[in-house]
Amino acid sequence: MQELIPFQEQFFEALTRQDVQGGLTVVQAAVDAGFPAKAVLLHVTIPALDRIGLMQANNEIALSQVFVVARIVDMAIERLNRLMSFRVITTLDERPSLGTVILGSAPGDYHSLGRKIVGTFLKLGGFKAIDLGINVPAARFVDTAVREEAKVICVSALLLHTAEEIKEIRALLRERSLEAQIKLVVGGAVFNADPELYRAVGADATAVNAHSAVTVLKQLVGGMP
Ligand code: B12
Repeated sequence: MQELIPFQEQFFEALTRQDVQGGLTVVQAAVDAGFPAKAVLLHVTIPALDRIGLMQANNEIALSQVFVVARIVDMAIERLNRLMSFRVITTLDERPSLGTVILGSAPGDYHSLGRKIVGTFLKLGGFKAIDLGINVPAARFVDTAVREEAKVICVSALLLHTAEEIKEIRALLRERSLEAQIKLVVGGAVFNADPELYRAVGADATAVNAHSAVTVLKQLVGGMP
């Protein structure tokens, strides 16, 4: 969306200045200008954060600064999620629930922004999404899925060693004979970098972003009882 590029630029500049208020003001200005919260999320906040990610990879920004950047982006996402969730609440009666999904970051993984976005998109897509947060032990994923009668466990991982931990969730599903009822879907930067990694960790599917996560889950649960 070309019209949002100036906002993306200003948001990126606020991130590099570590300017919390400035960042939130830019996001609010884009919403006030009439752009939908979803468009602001996809075309302002995420691309600006991706640029910070590139700077991190090139050692152009310190980890302590990335922490502050993530805090600003988190606050912006919370604000945009609230605006989008309002739509979920107002349209809920018209849309039957497609089932429950348990969502969380892999054991040892403290990255949370992408997971939160996936959760919001799943709710908008008609799923009941229960978000367990960061650093979720394998057994907690499975126990919660059983208790909530969830059809899918969604795990977010941005690091290779935390992605490896997902194998434990697959092992528990197998051990408890739950593989037919509960599907395992994974995502995050590390899976986008290696499209075959999801199979290696024992997942049923992956998706490159929050939008395609909804499509993948709908396909996956479509044939399930
Ligand atoms: C912000 C950030 C942090 C913040 C996180 C704060 C927070 N609240 O989340 C902090 C500062 C804490 C951090 C810490 C670390 N980080 Co960091 N971080 C990032 C950064 C810059 C952005 C991540 C992000 O939020 N992206 C934006 C979101 C929207 O994208 P996303 O998570 O990929 O999610 C999208 C898709 O992947 C998908 N998706 C995500 N989850 C799921 C789940 C499912 C089921 C599905 C279907 C889809 C899906 O949909 C999302 C929305 O479209 C990335 C760089 C990057 N470009 O990824 C590095 C990055 C991920 N971090 C990295 C590293 C190395 C670390 C540290 C190890 C640093 C260190 N030296 O200590 C620690 C590890 C901490 C831990 N144990 O988790 C590396 C990982 C390299 C690798 N693959 O091994 C990266 C890639 C930076 C780099 N280039 O070096 N980090």
